[in-house]
Amino acid sequence: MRIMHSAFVAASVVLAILVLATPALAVQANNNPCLCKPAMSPMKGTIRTVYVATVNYEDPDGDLPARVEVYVDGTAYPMRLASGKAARGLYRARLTLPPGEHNYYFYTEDIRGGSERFPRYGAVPGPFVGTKTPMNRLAILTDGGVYFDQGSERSIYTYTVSYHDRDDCKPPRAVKAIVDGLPHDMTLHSGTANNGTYLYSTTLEAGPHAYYFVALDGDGDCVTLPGKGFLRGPEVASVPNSRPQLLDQRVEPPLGMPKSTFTFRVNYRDADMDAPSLAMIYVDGVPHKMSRDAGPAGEGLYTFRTREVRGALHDYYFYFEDGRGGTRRYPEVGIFHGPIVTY
Ligand SMILES: [Ca+2]
Ligand SMILES: [Ca+2]
Ligand SMILES: [Ca+2]
Repeated sequence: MRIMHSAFVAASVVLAILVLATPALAVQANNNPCLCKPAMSPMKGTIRTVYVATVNYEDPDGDLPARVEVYVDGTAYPMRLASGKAARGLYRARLTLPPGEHNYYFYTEDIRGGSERFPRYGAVPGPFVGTKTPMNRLAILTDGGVYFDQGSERSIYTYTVSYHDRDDCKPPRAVKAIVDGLPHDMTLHSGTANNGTYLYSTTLEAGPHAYYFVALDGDGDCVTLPGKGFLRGPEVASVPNSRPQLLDQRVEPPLGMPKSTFTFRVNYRDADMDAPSLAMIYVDGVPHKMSRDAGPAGEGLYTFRTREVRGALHDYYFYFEDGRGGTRRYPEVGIFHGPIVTY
């Protein structure tokens, strides 16, 4: 009886230890390992380049890794301990890769099944592998267009395109709008040279137009938008031209001596603000160019000075053109008289 009692006590103690110990075991859950300082170097190269993937494995529980791997394009490459200890060390894989754009991520598991991935979602772009020379990724042109789609000869048309070079080391050699066959340099409007919006503004002649965009990236490789062909636009309406006006003419002084300086003046007014393509005065039938003395070209005072007026009686008239087919003789018919030279 006494022995049986002792056995019962011993069994109870064992049971009590088990009951007490069970929560302690539950607290000791497995922590996932960490992947620190993930790196791939170099990110650009050729098929002869050795690409080195490195990552630090650290397990908070001190667990050994069951696997440390780098996945390139979805294929696993085992990584080996390069320095430190197995449960807290630097792992490395040396890779050679076929030409093209690759992507990679790291994956690890500890021996108790805890896992980690870097990045946790998706993959890092790279390395970029060229055949003989380091791979240059072509720039990307998007959002090409012209504002406005319609307008007149007076409107300013702005061509815009977004340029992006993912290599982002060297700025583009050129970003151009080809308008009706003529290339025009575009200027950076917003963003950075390698990831920005470029503009070119101009006026256009009446009629239909067409355009496309060309960019040379920092390595000199060419891309176009669209990839083939061209874009139509804008449709530019012509604006009727107004003839220029001439008014307020005079010659000073109206009376003079031989060798006096005479100044002929006239005001030019063009409703379209066209500058004169021709500004002439005919003195005694001899043509002379007039020059602008005041005001803007499309609405200014034009003069001609001379000391070479021989004889007593003289005459003159003006003839201007606005460069768009508008002409003006002043007076419309006949001549102005003057100046009178007295001896
Ligand atoms: Ca662990
Ligand atoms: Ca590039
Ligand atoms: Ca005009």
